[in-house]
Amino acid sequence: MAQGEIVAGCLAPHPPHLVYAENPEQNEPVAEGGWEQLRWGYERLRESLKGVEYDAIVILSPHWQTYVGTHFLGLENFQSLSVDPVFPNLFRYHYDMNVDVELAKQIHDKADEAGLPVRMMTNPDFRVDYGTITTGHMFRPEWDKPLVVISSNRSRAYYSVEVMQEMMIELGRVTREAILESGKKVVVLASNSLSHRHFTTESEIPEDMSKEHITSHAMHLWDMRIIDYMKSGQCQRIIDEMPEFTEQAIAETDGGAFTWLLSTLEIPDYPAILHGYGTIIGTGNAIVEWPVYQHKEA
Ligand code: 2X7
Ligand code: FE2
Repeated sequence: MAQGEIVAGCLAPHPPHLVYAENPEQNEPVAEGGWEQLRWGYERLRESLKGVEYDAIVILSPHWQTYVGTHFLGLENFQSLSVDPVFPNLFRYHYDMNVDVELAKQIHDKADEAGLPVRMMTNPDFRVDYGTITTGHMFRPEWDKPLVVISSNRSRAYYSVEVMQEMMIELGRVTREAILESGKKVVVLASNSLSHRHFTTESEIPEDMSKEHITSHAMHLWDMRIIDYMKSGQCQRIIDEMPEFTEQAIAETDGGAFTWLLSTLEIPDYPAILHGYGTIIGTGNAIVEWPVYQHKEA
């Protein structure tokens, strides 16, 4: 069997506003557009990966929060209605997603061997979180590739960013190992915003773009600093500054997805492609691709 590979890694944020603004048939609320800078960014990402072949998509979502260990979706198919608890007016999405259970189990088993607490989620009535669904939809609206969905262990909440990073670096390492051993070609996605301070009220028309901006200059400066590191291939600096970034920018990196992604990619030292940046209800969001397929180890 040929060795598997990670063909690309992406930062692929999940504010439900993006799905709302796209008006897909699966979502009940109807919008007059909005957040185009980010939606065009997702278009560019999809275009960039058009000619790249892969078998499965692996997503880590901060909104599937499991405080005891890391969990993996463990049934072939999940279908239900997903409603965003904070924005039920924007996101009521009827999903039908297929899971690559074999690959999920391979990553699970490797993580288990490495001493990480893990569990397969096999409850057929389990509701998949809106972070996974939004990233899944915006990355590949056809839903024609199986997913591996990994929960966020939230170790930042009961320890610290440093402990969270140690665990996510290990989870990233075993995720990579399992993918290489699986023989499959895979895209890995970290589903998270950068700075994450929200406005506390919503404008009368949620998609009124005259009301959309970053919550503060400090948040903007942090987002630009992290984007600069991604574009210039300095991902080790992101790991090093993650504690300050996560705390000062209230960043959604607290869920571990970004650290895990960088670890699956062996902390890239080559430039990432920035496909888009924009704010959503004041939070900072970047759509970024690490084109591993262009940087193959001989
Ligand atoms: O989950 C989110 C998010 N990360 C950012 C902005 C708005 C809503 O939901
Ligand atoms: Fe979020």
